[in-house]
Amino acid sequence: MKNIKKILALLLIAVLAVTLTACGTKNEPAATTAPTEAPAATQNSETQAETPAQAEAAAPAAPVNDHPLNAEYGFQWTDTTAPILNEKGSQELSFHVYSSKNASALDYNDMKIMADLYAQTGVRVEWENVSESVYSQQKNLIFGNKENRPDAIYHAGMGAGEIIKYAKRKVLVPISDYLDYMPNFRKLLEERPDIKAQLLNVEDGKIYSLPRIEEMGLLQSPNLLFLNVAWTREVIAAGAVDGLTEDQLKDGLTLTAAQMEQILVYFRDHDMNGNGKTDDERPMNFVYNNWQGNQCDLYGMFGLNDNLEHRVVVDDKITYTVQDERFKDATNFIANWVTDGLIDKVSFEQSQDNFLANGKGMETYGAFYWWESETVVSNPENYIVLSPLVGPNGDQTICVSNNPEISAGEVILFSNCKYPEVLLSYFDRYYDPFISAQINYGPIGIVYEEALDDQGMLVQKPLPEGVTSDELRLQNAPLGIINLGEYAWNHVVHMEPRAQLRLERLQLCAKPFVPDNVKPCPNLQFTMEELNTLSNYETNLNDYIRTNLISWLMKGGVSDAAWQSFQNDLSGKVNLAGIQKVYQDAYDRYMAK
Ligand SMILES: [Ca+2]
Ligand SMILES: [Ca+2]
Repeated sequence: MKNIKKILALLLIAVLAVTLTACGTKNEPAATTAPTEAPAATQNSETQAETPAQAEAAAPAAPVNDHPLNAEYGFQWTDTTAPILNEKGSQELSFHVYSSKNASALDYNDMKIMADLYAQTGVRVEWENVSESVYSQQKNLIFGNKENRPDAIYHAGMGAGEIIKYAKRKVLVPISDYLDYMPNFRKLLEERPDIKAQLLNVEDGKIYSLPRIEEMGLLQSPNLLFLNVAWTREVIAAGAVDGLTEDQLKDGLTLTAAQMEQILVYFRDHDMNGNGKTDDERPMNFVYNNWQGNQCDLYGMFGLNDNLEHRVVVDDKITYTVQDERFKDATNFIANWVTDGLIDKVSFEQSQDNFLANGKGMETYGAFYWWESETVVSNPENYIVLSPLVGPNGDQTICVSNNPEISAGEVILFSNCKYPEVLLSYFDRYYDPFISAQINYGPIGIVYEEALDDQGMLVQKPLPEGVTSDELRLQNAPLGIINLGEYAWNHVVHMEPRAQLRLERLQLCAKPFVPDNVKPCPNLQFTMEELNTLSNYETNLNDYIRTNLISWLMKGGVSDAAWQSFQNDLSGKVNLAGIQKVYQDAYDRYMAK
């Protein structure tokens, strides 16, 4: 029976993999670079991690405790550097953990970091890997199959609503009942009440999932404006832009909307790339409503901190930018740039893959919004990064996105797990920053040297011939539950050079332009009733805004009458007030903790 299931699962993977390769996948903030999904590697359950190397080492005896598993299996959790189980426990106990994985990643059973963790802890985990799409298709089946659930799901991707639902049905282990067995996680919750508040179930005050925490300060500003500096020199030489000199063309340059307009007009009307055609330059580019490189920063010209949900916290109030008169003015201003051919219309239709492909080869981008310039254009040295544009009324601010740096539902345990305290002691090790770094970037011995540097930090090994650092990472790092924040970046692991460069750019061109009273909306926990309100109205609200906005931006703007009827709908049938109240109540609870 089990074999038949396995064969069926493999067939399903093969079929899905073919479909997936055809569609490609989206890039998400947390994932590094996963351009395409390929067939999942055939599972090789024969390959098992080696026997714990430390089992016979002369480690100090495990602390005595009266847990029933201590006498036979040496179960201990207080010394986080010693094995959790003894030799016998490592042989006789095992846990079945189901996990989706990135297509480029090795089977987790074959990953060095997993073998190392087995060696260090004595806790044997048998991983069942599937592709991300198979997981999303099988998720409900797994939760519904009472008789045959794994012990846990890694990369569980649980939403607040799913957790409430399954917690109520007693399907999930209340992890907060086991904090005594989790010294690292317990300490994290004590030190970071804000993280704890993002995890607590409103209905019973318990925690049912383990989070991923990767705090780099990069996600709040997913757009940056890059300008072709070689082309701009020509605009200056032609005397076509007011008040701008060549020596000002450096990273961090502030331009007014009027100056930008003059520059874009020149790009539009001239053969900037010298191929004999004046009409193949794309003056300004972005990818409409994409998680990065979207249109939201343009609204900063009118003093709005917009984002894809148009929802931002101002003075601790949940605020919708689309209810602000300035949103109308901004929309009309931006729509004029589209009508005049200064913003490339393709920006509203292209996928991010198209956008990236069009940036390569013959230079066509005059200015563009993106996470970084290096992945977009062939010659990034031709581009500088700009501070936000100053709008016609003197406003200068930037998008504040709601992309969270903490994902709440990354791992769950099923209540059929026989020894949740043992498995949770094991997962607790993932929150040790040295383990977190290896979970996120790859293990010591492959990605990092065995020896630390003078400061006690991990040292990158030279790359093997013909392999990029992204490839090495994706192959060897499972990603998932980690705790990497300020402490880790200062004491354990250096941020990757690309992340450091981006952070420097944000410190120059983004962070100074966010007012102190404006914040992103954190992960919030809702009651069942609130979730019902959101599921009844929120999709409709998003569709309603998106449909109107794209038509206004592409068709010359919004009339006063159309704006008024839009406002009437928002406060009427679309029930924005109801949705806003749900977020406000949840936010107030979050702030009170
Ligand atoms: Ca042109
Ligand atoms: Ca040209």
